[in-house]
Amino acid sequence: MERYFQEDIECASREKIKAIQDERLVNQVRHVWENVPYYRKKMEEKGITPEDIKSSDDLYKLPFLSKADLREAYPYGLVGVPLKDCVRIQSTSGTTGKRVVAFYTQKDIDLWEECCARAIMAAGGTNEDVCQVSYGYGLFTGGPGLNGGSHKVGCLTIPTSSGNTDRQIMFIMDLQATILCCTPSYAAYIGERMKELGYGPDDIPLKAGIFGAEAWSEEMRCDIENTLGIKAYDIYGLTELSGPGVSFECSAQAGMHINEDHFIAEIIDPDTGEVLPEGTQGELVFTSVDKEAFPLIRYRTRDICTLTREKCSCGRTHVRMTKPKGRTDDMLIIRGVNVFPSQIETVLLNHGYAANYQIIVDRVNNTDTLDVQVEMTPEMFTDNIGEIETRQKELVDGLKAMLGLKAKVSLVAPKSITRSEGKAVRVIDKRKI
Ligand code: DLL
Repeated sequence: MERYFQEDIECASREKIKAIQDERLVNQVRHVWENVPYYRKKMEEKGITPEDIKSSDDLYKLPFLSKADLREAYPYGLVGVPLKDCVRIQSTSGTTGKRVVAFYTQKDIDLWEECCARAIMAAGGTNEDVCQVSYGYGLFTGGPGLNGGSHKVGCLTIPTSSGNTDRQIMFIMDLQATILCCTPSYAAYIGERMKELGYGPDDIPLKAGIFGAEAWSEEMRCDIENTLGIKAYDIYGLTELSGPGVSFECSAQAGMHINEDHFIAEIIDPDTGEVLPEGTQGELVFTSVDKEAFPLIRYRTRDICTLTREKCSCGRTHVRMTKPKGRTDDMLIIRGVNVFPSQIETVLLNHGYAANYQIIVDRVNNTDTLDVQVEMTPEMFTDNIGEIETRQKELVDGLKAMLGLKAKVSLVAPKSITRSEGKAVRVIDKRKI
């Protein structure tokens, strides 16, 4: 039996959804015009006023927002309400420069948590479930979002956060957790550790997992489902728009339903900005329609996917997006952490190396690996193993401090990394996604 958190809206007719979007978009644009000078200026530059936006059909007239805008307006430039009305911030996992900081009023948090509650119920959750939230808590949106959603459904919530894997397994078994929320790579690791401890799927009560924040393949889904003896559901979201729950999978596991009463999705050609027809692959763009603190109009996610409004067997009517195929930019997501090659470069150069390096990302036993190969400069070149190991460790520590992530570092001889005549290929991503 399909379960819904808010059936009237999740299964509303397309006409009703459009009517809601039309009305809310008009108000959202006015809100932004009146309260976010940064975006108002963009509208003025395009010669657009709120009067030009009469329904969602006029969305295409509005200027885009990008991550560069968020950086430029950092930290308060896109906030749409007085700070006294904001109750929380969340932030992306990037650790340098101007990270994305999103703001929330209490109403924003309530709506976000409702989106997560929809995802939990779509995965079969009810108030009889015990939901273990093993996403990170803190600035990352994964833990707080699913925690709030779990409360709204009425599940007994176990806020373990990520890490301490043996304890995760102990809680799953002792407290009889039925739903697990974490990144897919962590779910795979929990499964692997369980096996090592001699437990199989029949030893744990889990029935469903809600996994997202990073790309994962159908093969990985299959592995996780078998190892943990569960049904594994995908969930998508981004800090800028609230966090997890922008879209989520239902029992059909055939794309993620976008919460269209809160977000209007478009697919554009990333090069021209032209809106593409349904079913065409392109960059996903979102417009929030009822956010107070951090309203975003036509925000370019840089995630590549397609949309479909074909009927779904679950009864939900909201548009579905495919799993993001990749990103238009060079940001890598490693074990759920956002990593920019430029951050790695900064560490290397700060330690006296030249920009002759290669980043090799792979997935071994369902866990992402990050291998940084960097050339010693001729001045530092040595074959003294002890010295090389000391230097490698310095870089491992430097990368850990910059990225919050353990990388493997291999120092290689000068001139051993192929030079490029055009754009350098610095990243080799061997993950099959
Ligand atoms: O990852 C929010 C989240 C938390 C989603 C927990 C799901 C579960 P950010 O750290 O801002 O927010 O990263 C957002 O992660 O633009 C995608 O590129 C990627 N991403 C998120 N979910 C998925 C997914 C959270 N299910 C960026 N599949 C997004 C593939 C995903 N990529």
